[in-house]
Amino acid sequence: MPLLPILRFPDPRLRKVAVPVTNIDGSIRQLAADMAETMYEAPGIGLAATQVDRHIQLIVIDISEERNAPLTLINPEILADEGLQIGEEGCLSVPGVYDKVERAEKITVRYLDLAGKTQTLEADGLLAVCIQHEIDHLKGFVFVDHLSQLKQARIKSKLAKQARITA
Ligand code: K1U
Ligand code: ZN
Repeated sequence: MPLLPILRFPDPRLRKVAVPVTNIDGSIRQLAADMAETMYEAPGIGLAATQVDRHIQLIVIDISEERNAPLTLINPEILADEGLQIGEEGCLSVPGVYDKVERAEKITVRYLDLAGKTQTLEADGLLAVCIQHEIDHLKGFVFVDHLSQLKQARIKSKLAKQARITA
């Protein structure tokens, strides 16, 4: 299975809004499998289709220690949220940058699984953070959008420098 290239901030394609998946067929299952492999290899705990330049509502997540419990969420929708938590986030599209972001502590999310079945999941802690981070990607947001303008400018300059070094 091929590893997929991950778009890097501030690539404008990270700003595209993903459309709902209308038919869960073999190509969607293959994309989910390729995204999971890409996430594990990166390594990361989540990946949104937006980050691999596919603008459909599909995310994969695995927060397990053993890295053997992948979760695929298609057309995810947050139905309810409760409380607040502030935690350190990173992003595979913003390598080497970590900062604190405020998120809901608990969420209820409805989504389709790979069999096309509607599922409802109550999540808290890191899983809730990760789902909110990935749904942000599907809407064209990146976690740095939650940071100050000054921090965003510093991050852009750091990534531009990194890109010049690796070019
Ligand atoms: O969406 C992404 O870019 C993936 C991102 C998800 C995420 C991390 C932290 C908080 C919220 C969302 C990552 O996986 S960054 C890498 C990372 O956090 C990690 C990597 C290996 C092991 C454990 C964590
Ligand atoms: Zn991210």
